[in-house]
Amino acid sequence: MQQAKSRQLFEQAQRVIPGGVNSPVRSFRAVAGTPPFIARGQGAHVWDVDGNEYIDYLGSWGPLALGHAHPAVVAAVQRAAADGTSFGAPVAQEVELAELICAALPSVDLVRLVNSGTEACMTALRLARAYTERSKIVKFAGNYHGHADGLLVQAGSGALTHGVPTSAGVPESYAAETLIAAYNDLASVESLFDAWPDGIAAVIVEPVAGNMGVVPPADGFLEGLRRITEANGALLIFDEVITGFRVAYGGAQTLFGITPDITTMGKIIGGGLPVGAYGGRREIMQMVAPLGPMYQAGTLSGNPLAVAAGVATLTELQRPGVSEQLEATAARLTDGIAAAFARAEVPSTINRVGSMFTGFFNAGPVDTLAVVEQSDTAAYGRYFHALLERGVYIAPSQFEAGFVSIAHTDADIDRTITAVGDALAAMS
Ligand code: HOZ
Repeated sequence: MQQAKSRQLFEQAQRVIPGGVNSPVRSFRAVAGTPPFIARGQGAHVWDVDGNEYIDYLGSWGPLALGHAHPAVVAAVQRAAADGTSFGAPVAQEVELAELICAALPSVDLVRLVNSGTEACMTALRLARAYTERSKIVKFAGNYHGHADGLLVQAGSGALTHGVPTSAGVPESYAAETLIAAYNDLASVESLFDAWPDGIAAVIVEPVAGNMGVVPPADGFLEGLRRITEANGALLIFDEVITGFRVAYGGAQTLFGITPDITTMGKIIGGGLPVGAYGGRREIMQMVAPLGPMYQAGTLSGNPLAVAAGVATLTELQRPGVSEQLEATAARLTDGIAAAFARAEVPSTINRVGSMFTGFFNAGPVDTLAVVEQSDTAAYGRYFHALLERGVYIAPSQFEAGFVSIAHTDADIDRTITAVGDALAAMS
């Protein structure tokens, strides 16, 4: 595999950007080696600056349910750009995106658009605190909700991968407001409510964990969170930044039939451009300025290019048969990967919900962070590189999700499964 140009760029990058990357997991530190610099993408494929082609399951970490450079998205962005890139004043398309979101998510009466999932989650906490007039938040170890101070406590994703689950620079006084429970363990949540009666504003959860690798909610877990929060006057926040419009068009809340109080979104609703959103019940969202006393603002919020990409993406995803196609493609992929691991007799667990998946080097079942952390990350690193050399790009960390798009063809899936078998054989 040619890497000369990527190596050169990575060296250059490290002189001016911390670690050479603008987001830590891209650095490949968890798997070693040089990250390919991507030159372009089309459908389910990306090409790097050295001309190597990959079948892409990184999918920009989730937004690209339609694949790269989908014609409807490209046309929408081009049209919007030709009319001006930002106004700091209302535009028609942001109303359209908000209407699509409210129509899709039964729990969302009003929605505010922001620029990233981080911003959405950070603001959702402020909103929950404003509404309940309480200060503590419960989050789950290994869940990741972006990099706001109070949420970088025992966080997943890159924080877990790089061994800084609780970041330096988060004041102890902030961290003390964040209480940590164990994912899929309702008793751990109940004991926090016992310890801080009337003190907890909200429980925030990834309804399907994606940032410690994919871990589905155990039967009754989400129902239990709904019951406990309601009984204690706390809000339930679903972080659907990854799951929204992916595990089902109506998100995990539709798939599992749970109504959260606040939902945070990002990724797919921006179609690959920077968008986040938070929304919920009218009486809660009426706390948001200018209607109410909770302040939040943004120069680029509701940006015309980003919302145009989002509207185009959601419109395509609503076409008949698209959700079924995503589900079927992802199932074909993970069934094939599971069979390849079984043939190679490598202990593994392939978790999948809808079109998000993770292959764990772990006999499993992988249903808690404690089990996730027992995975063989060194084997994952070897597997990652063996796949990359065979033209398949998965997440450069055991503790992340892979994503299937509607652009992945049966031929892509079959090539991937062959590559997985070959990679496992080469590793043994
Ligand atoms: N925090 C993202 C993964 N869960 C990574 C974002 C990126 O590097 O693009």
